[in-house]
Amino acid sequence: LVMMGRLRSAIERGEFEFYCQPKVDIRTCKPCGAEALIRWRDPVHGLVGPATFIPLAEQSGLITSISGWMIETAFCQVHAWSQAGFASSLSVNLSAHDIQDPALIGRIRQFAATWAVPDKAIQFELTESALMDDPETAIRSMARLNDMGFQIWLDDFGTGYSSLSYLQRFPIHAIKIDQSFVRAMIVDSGSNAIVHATIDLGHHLGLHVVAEGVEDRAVWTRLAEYGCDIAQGFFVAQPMPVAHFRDWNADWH
Ligand code: G
Ligand code: G
Ligand code: MN
Ligand code: NA
Repeated sequence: LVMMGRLRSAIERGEFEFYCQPKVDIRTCKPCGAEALIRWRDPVHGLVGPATFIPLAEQSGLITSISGWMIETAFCQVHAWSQAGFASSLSVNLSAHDIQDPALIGRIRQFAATWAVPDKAIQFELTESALMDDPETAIRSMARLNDMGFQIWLDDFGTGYSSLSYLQRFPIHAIKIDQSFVRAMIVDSGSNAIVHATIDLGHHLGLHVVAEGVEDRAVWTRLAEYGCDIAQGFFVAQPMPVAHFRDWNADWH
């Protein structure tokens, strides 16, 4: 309850920070956008990660303002980059609460009208579990986002309870293999099999496949062998303040 009050005032005082983590195309080794990740600069506890406060924000409904801020900041950032001749995409995480919110689409439409962005420059990431609360409503919202030119990427794939048939039914563009499988794939044959099979499954369904939690070269090389499309993880880069992302892109070999 104390936490809830502090979270509420964090929104009013603008204590959230917009971090992002780069993604790289495994075939070309070229940067291909970044995932937006929220941080809370708590005056007492310093930098707090989302795992601590996002669940609380979801329970209390504060997630609507937090996600709204993340989405608008992403549009504003991509718009500014594009004006400056830097083309890059950002993906924003949406929660279960967000995708069930009837007002979501209207708000996104408004941000898009205020901050014009290139086609496909904004993506949304949704976990399987966020979609399974009410799959039918989620599918309708996802389809409307697609119609507006925003792709949906399925996050933390393999950890939820969705049926494989939903992979066909969800209007998604890509799947992100959960980092628990990717991090373990060199030492654990079961994780390796899941990663390999998921890459093939995704490709057979016409989806792009992203591996999260790529921490070393051995994993990168194995993913390349399996034809995985995109890598994200500490081997590529740690999450960074969004203001550093352009320089990171320029410095990336
Ligand atoms: O950045 P970090 O590894 O601490 O993120 C932990 C979790 O919080 C991840 O599952 C990530 O997807 C989620 N997360 C990060 N930023 C956001 C956000 O802006 N909104 C939502 N809903 N989840 C986020
Ligand atoms: O659930 P989600 O995929 O959104 O989680 C993203 C979070 O995972 C980020 O907050 C980031 O801090 C963390 N992360 C990103 N890359 C790596 C990695 O290579 N290894 C580990 N252990 N964590 C990572
Ligand atoms: Mn994510
Ligand atoms: Na993720």
